[in-house]
This record gives sequence, C-alpha cells and structure tokens, in this order.
Amino acid sequence: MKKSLEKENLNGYIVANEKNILYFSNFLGGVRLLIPRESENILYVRGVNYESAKRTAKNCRVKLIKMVEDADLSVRDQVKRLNLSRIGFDVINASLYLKLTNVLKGVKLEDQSTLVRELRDVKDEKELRYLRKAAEITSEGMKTAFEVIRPGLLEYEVAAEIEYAMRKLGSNGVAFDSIVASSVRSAFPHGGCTDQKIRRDDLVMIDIGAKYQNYVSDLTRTVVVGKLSPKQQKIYEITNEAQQRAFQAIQEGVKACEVDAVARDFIKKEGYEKNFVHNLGHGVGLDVHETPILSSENKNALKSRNVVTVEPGIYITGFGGIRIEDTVLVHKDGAERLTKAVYTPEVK
Ligand SMILES: [Mn+2]
Repeated sequence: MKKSLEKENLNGYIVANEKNILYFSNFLGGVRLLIPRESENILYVRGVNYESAKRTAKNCRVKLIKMVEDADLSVRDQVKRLNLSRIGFDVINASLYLKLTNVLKGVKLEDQSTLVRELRDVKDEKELRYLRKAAEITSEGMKTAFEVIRPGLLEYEVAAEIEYAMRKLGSNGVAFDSIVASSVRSAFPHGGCTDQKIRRDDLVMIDIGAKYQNYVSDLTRTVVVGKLSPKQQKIYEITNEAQQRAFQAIQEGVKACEVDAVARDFIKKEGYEKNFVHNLGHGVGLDVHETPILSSENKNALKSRNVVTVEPGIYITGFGGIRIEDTVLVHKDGAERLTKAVYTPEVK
C-alpha cells in the first residue's frame, strides 16, 4: 500500500471500511485505520475491541478511542502531527465525507478506493489458503445438503443441516444467509429460505458459503429430489453448458466482459437471454461480493490470482429457476474450481 501511495503522490490514507481495515490490519472491528506513507499504520479501536486488537492486529499500532472520544478527531490530530497534506480514502458515506472535509480543513482529500480494490483483487498465498479452506468446507456443506434433502423437509431445515455441518468443519459463521429455495421460489435468484416443504420432483436451489479466517466462498447447485421433467432438464443443461463454457474461457488477460459474454451468448442462443437476470459472477475474498465483477460492462482483463464466481442462471417466474455456481481461481493459463461439489441435478 505504501508503494501505491507513493505512486499516487499521497502522503496518507484513511481506511473506514471494516473489511479494508481487516485487510491491512488483520483485525475485524477497527473504527479507522490511518496509513501514513512514511510511518507506522495506526488502528483506531473502541474499548470493546482494544485488548483483542492489541493481541491480533498486525502491521500497525493500536490506539484506543475512549467512550467520549471521536475517532475522526483523533485521526485529525495524527494527520496534523505528521503534517499529511494529501490523503486518500476508501469507501466512505456522504456524512463521513462531509465530516472529514470539515475536520481536515487544508488537507486535500481524494477518493482512492480503487487503490485498495486493486490490492484486494489479487490474492496472496495466505489468502488463497484461506479461500481454499472456505471452499472446501462449503463443498462439504453441499455434500451434506445432498445427503439430507428429502421430500417433507422444510427449506430452513435443509439450511440448518448445511450450516451445522459447515460449522463443525470450522466455518466461522456463514458468508451470507443460506438460500434453499424450492419449487416456484427457485425462480427468485435470492430466494432465501422459508418454511416451505420440499416436494418430490421440485427444483431446489441451494446457494451457500462458508467463512474461514474471514475469507468466504460461494457455491450454488440446483437439484430435484426425484426426476427432472423434460423442461427442467432442458434449462438445467443449458445452464450447465453455459457454466462449463464460461469456466473454460477464464484465464489471465481475458476481459471480464468476454467471459460474461461466453455464458450470456450461449443462453441467448438457446432462447433464455431474458431469464438470465444478473451478472455472470463477482470477486470473492473478505467480502462475498467484491471486485472484479464478471459483467457485460467490465472491460478490465482478469488477473492471475483473482478469485471469482461463475454463476449463470435461468429463472422462469411461476415455474422455477436453475443456477450453477462455483468459486474459481484465475491462473495464467486457465482457471481452477475451488468449490468442488458434484454436478448432479437429481438426488436419490
Ligand atoms: Mn454468488
């Protein structure tokens, strides 16, 4: 990061987003992180986190913000002390921006959120270890889903079994609320889970993610308990083919929009373009939705060590939907699936 600051001619950086703070400090729960170009980072934490931050935070000095204190005023004091005149910041809301411009009069403040994104987009060895582990646990969660799912179970009971299995394997909570959406509800891409009973031959969309050392994973399979109808089979095969083709297209240097187009064009050719209502994929790391985004608009080339999802879907209102998703790692000459659940549309 210090190199990026030098390149941008900034002499400091204020981090306010909690995942960005985590990325630089190894600590989740900081209020602000100040990154001066020429001196040690300072992590500002409240009393509830002070002792644990002192123990686990890395690459920074930990500063306690007392109950009556304002973290931003403390940051300001340090900015003055270090004479920082050009400061970048990450993603902050409008009220914080107004506050910072007010307390940091005379300091040039710049939106430099892309600096952090560029760093976070390319995973290092440690991050890849954690992402692999999260993906492995998620794959086991899907295996559990296939084992327990049967007609009569409620959607949330399936979700509970999955989450319990992942917890037992070391998942630190879940990356997002699990989706177990059956029957016509599978046509809702983010259908959550309800007390609806799973019925034989109904589509069930299962979208889950474990979390390991704060790194997450994202995996979707869509199945029926029983036998696919011809129409279910048709859209399953189209979605599956789109996913395989897009996966094959991924490697360093390929534009994100080109990968999206591989899946989208195939689905279009089969007549379901209007039913593929979202982007092909998104980056995965400390956040379950981060950059790079695999969309028709993103002209940026993928880089080796990007971790992204590939998740085409076809959703037919009143009928049901199919999505097949894996979390994959981009390599120089191809891609690797980190999630490894079987592709089987029919269970039992
Ligand atoms: Mn996803």
